[in-house]
Formats: sequence, structure tokens, C-alpha cells
Amino acid sequence: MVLPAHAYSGRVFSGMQPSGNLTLGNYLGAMVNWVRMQDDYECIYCVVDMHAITMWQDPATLKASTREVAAAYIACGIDPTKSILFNQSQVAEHAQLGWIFNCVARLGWLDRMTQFKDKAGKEKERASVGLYDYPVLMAADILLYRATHVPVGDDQKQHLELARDIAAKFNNDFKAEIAAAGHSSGIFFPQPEPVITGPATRVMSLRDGTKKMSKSDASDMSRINLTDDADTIATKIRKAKTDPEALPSEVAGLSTRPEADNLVGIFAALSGKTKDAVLSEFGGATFSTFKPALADLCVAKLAPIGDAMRRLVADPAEMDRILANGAERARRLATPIYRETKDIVGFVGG
Ligand code: AQP
Repeated sequence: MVLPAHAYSGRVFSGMQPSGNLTLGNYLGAMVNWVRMQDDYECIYCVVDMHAITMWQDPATLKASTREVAAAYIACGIDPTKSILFNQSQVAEHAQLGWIFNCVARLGWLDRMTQFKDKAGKEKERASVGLYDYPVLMAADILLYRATHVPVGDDQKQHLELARDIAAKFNNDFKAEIAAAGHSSGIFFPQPEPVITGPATRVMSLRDGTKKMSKSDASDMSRINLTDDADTIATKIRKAKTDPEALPSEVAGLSTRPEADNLVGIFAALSGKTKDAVLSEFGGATFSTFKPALADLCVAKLAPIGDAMRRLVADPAEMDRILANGAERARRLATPIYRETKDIVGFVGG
């Protein structure tokens, strides 16, 4: 059942890239919140395939990953009959509004984005223009629906701030036209609020506790994928980088031990406990005791998700039907907002 928009306390937009297998980081940093927010907000959850091609994607793999990420949303608890679930490229207004925002955003703003620096690395000159422009398209994704809340991991905070700057500059640049269009508040695009409250807002790599766990990391051993089987999860956790010390009994003892801190954080997030509670159980234990307990917990939480994903992707036609249906519903929301944006900017025609 689709509830009327007025029954909700705001509109949520969020997305993930089909640039590989979703990880435990995507799950704990974003997805857990997405599922929770469905009851209180009108939710739009997107598979952002246009963002994915900012880095090279094999076309056949991209199609499979798009269906797999959509399947992961459903397997984690997104209800596609309630929330809107679709892939970005099916709604052309994302790119169209992105172009208008390219002309609102300033180069200096984009120059400050740390994710571009991280992803482009030393190969900046060889990075795609799309990778540099990614945060502007992300602003368009959100503001195309005048979304008020954006549940994301901590790594996306800077991009959200840029979306807020773009909304504010657009409202200011076109204030006369916005007022003439009947928006007496002077606000056409709202300031979207980041919702960064997942149980683990930044899950780190299993190989390097100072680097975020990422689905496109060259090493599969750096992450736990939602589709990993029990043996793979146990192996990855057994081989996760740690130090030789036993676990401390208080959180302060983790401050200089990023890998230990990360594993305790994952345990806490998956078990719904605080890190303090985990350490009161495992303080003094060595990793040879803690790691198997963590592996069991990961398997217990992720195995049902992996199983559900496999069942869903076994029927690609059904996944495509769900995405097409979501795109149709997304378009119904986006079209009038984009049409009004064009009029405000001064474009002739509907
Ligand atoms: N390690 C993480 N910890 C907490 N949250 C995370 N997210 C991603 N990794 C972590 C959150 O997941 C959402 C979707 O992210 P994305 O697919 O758009 O791309 P990303 O943030 O760049 O994630 P990846 O896994 O690192 O993707 P690739 O490798 O393709 O670039 C976001 O809300 C993000 O915060």
C-alpha cells in the first residue's frame, strides 16, 4: 500500500552504486537506517547506475549488479510496494537537473571534495569528468524530489553539504522567479538533512583500519560482501589484520588500535550492543577467541540476506519489472518539480 505523502514526516532519498557487491559497510552505514525510515517517511531508494559509470564498469556486469543491488535492498527489508525502488538511469530528469546544477555549483566547491581525491588518487588527470562532477549529480538526485532527509554513511557528509549549498544558491540566484512562481517562502529547494545515525557510520577495511570498507577495493579480503557464504566470512575475519594485544576492557583502550576498534564496532553494530558492552564480555580475550565469535555473528545476520538475494536475482525479469514500476512512480514525483525548475531558470516550453 502506498501511503499518502501527508501521512509522513518528510521525504527520504538515498542510493547506492551498482559498482560491485554491497558490503557490510553499506549495510551498517546506510541500509539499516533505510529500512527503519520506511515507516515514518515517504522513501525513494535508488540504484545509482549513472554514478557507477564514473569509474569503468563492464556493461554486462553493470546490468547484473544493478539487479543485484536492487535485490539486496529488498532482501534487507525495503518493501518495493511501499518505498519507491528504481534505477537512476530510467528517470532522465536526474541528468537534466544535474546539468542545471552544474551551472549553479562553483569549481572551488568541487575542488574541496575529499572523495574525489581519494578515488582519483595520483591518477587525477586520468579520472573521468563524471567522477569529479559526481557530487553535483548527487545533489540533483536528492533535490529532484525535494527530499528532506538523506540517510547516508559518514563518508557522504561532505557531499550532502554540497547539495545544501547548491539548493541555497539556486534559491538565492532565482529568488524573484521563485517568488513569482508562488513560493512565498522564497524556498524552492529545501535544505536536505543528512541522517547519519546507523549502528556503524563508518565501517573500515579488514586489511587497513584507517581506510573505509569499500565495494570497489581491489582486495576482496578487505570487505565482507552481503553474498559471502559462511566459510568465506569466517576466512575473511580470521585473516583480518589485527595487532598482537588482547582486547581492552574499556573503549579508551581502542583509540590507538584502528583494526581492533573496527572489529569491536562491527560486533557491537551487529549485536545491537554498545562497544562498552562488547568489551565487558570480551575484554582480556585474544583475537583467537573474539574472531570466531564475530564470524558466527556475521554469518547469523548476513546468511538470510544472501539467501534472499540469490532467490531474487534468479528471476531477472521480475527484478526488471520491480525497477520499471519504481521508475514510473519516481517519474510522477520528479516531472512536475523539474518542469517548474525549468520555468524558474527561464527555459521555454513544458
Ligand atoms: N564503509 C562504510 N561504512 C559506512 N557506510 C558506508 N557506505 C559505503 N561504505 C561504507 C554507505 O553506503 C552508501 C552507498 O554508498 P555508494 O554505493 O554510493 O558508494 P560509496 O559510498 O562510494 O561506497 P563504496 O562501497 O566505497 O562504493 P565504491 O567502492 O563503488 O565507491 C552511502 O550512504 C555510504 O555512506
